[in-house]
Amino acid sequence: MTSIFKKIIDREVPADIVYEDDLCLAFRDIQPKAPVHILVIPKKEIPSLQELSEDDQSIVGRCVWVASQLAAQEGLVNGYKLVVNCGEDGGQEVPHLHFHLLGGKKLSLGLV
Ligand code: DGP
Repeated sequence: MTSIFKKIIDREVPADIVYEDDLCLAFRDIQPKAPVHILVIPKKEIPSLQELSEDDQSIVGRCVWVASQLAAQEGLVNGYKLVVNCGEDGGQEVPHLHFHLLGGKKLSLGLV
């Protein structure tokens, strides 16, 4: 299922892109829940963790690595949260796997 994030990857929809490589794209969330709120996504259209295949492990690893590097770049020395919402019960709205990088304030157990 193609989502808005595929359109961002294809530059059909604008976004504040902060990082890109062959596997991943990262851009600022349009509805930030924290001073820093970046979405790191695989370029491959994986709808959610539920559809992850064994072959996707390196892609997910790269996304987590990129998130850690962006956290450092954004100056989140005091810590941060990396969140994946999965499916309806997980509160996922956009059906393209994404990692929320949140920081810049004290965060609780939930998304923010
Ligand atoms: P989730 O609930 O985990 O599926 O989070 C989806 C996030 O995506 C939500 O925080 C808002 C963000 N978002 C949705 N549409 C757009 C968009 O068009 N551009 C950007 N930058 N972010 C978007």
